[in-house]
Amino acid sequence: MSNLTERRRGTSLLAALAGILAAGVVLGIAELAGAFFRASATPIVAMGSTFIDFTPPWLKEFAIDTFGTNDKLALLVGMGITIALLAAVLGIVAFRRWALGVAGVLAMGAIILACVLTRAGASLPDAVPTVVGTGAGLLALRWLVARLRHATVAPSPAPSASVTPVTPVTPVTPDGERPGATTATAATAATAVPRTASRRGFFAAVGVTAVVAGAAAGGGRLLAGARTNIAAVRDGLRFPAPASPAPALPAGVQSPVAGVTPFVTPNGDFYRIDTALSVPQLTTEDWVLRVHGMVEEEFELSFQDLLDADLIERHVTLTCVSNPVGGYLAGTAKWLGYPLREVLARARPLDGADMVLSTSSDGFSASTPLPVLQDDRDAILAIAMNDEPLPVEHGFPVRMVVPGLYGYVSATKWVVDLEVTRFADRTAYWTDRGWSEEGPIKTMARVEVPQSFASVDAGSVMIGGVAWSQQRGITRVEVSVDGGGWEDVTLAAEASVDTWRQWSHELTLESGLHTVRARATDRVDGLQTEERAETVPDGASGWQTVQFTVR
Ligand SMILES: Nc1nc2c(c(=O)[nH]1)N[C@H]1C(S)=C(S)[C@@H](COP(=O)(O)O)O[C@H]1N2
Ligand SMILES: [Mo]
Repeated sequence: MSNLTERRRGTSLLAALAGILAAGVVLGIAELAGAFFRASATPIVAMGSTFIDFTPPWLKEFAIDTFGTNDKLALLVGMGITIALLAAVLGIVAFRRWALGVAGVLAMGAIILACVLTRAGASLPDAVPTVVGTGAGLLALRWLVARLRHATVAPSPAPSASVTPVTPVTPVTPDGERPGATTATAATAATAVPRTASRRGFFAAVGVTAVVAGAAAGGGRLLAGARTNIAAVRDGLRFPAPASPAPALPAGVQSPVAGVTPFVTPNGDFYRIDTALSVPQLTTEDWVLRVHGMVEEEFELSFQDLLDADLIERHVTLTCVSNPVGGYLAGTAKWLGYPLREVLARARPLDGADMVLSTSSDGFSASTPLPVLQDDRDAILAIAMNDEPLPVEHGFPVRMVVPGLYGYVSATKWVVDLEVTRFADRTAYWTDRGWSEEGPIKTMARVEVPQSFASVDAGSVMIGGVAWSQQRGITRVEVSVDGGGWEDVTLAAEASVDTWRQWSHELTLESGLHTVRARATDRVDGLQTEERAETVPDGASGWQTVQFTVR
């Protein structure tokens, strides 16, 4: 390889580095400016959220299967890599043809702006962080490119037109003018490229840019956190005693088998599924619920209205439609809230209405059959989870909890709008993306102990798990060992038809490989279906099999 190509390759790498740093400045400065705007006015959140909204169902399922609840981290890492690659290319382009580079940066800025301005509830001022960030990024790129040209300008004729800078090269400062200085050997001094001191100038600029970008991003985060201190609002909340407290959990709801999940899922362990890349930061003061649509009376509810109302408290098991057979996207909590039945009684739906479209402050929406919210099940606007204000990730300050329906058609977090309407007129977030309108939770038995591929001691082997059939209730769980006949297991006490029911069973097993299949029976529809179904469009079904080794 000739010296020249080697040099050009090295220079391209440095130009790529300049591009990446300039992108860092765009994002960092936008983050800083963004502290004074809503989260979705920052490029990362706006682009990530837009990407999530356009994610096809198969990719979403792949992400959840592969990364579980780390799917958002995976998205951010993927976005980071994509942005870095694009920025690297833009850096090289800008170095060779500045005008083209500028055009590229402006195009990127325009794309980000489109993302920002199409987020739910966006307004024109939300453009400020992106505009300011893009401007700063252009300045940074200009500076870095100028430093780099300075460092690589050859005294001999330019090797090719394509590397001839379009804008004039910044004049060489007297200080920088020390071709082949001290460290350069005679050979490199002869070609005079790159000149060490000028190169040092470029790297100094790189350092300064990196520090500026990092400090701006960090400062922006701190500032944004300080401006909306939801933690303080949450900590300050006190709830009235419920008019209807949760029935005490009967003794023996917990499976005696070690390793089975706790009957009540601690808030910190509760599965989290949502499209919110940045969790909405709503204070109780900001929160208003608008109730409107096909109703005789439209009205708004404040958080204080909820505190003043007769609240009920219930244990309910939530389940995600994306939960595969045997999966862990389910959890049980004690929820405190105001019955949606009461909200609708006040609104008085008009004839013909058959659905309530609930919308979150971040634009997510769910369509719930109207009768489900009016019947005697305990569908609520929840404000507390296991005796604590809702954790921010679980919908603070108010979310919906509807026993019997998968979360995507019912459990809207950060809910701010209820529109009484018709399925024929409106659609919701996931139904727009190929998921079913109807989302009743399917009956499911889950084996938790032993885990698949575990190895356990020979002799007496305790197995256990949970089963759920919200609204119908679990009456039986059976297991089949190594393809043999079905045996009944011991059911733990039932808290209510809306919670999962735990189970346990003792087997005597010899050394070797064993399989256990499990199936549940519910009080209304009978035996859980054996038919295998994928999660799309209305939830997975089939009997779970685990395979494990006995030593
Ligand atoms: N605002 C909002 N609410 C939402 C969602 C969402 O993406 N955004 N996801 C729903 C889905 S699919 C499920 S399964 C439940 C999960 O609730 P959790 O995160 O508290 O477990 O929230 C529901 N509510
Ligand atoms: Mo879900």
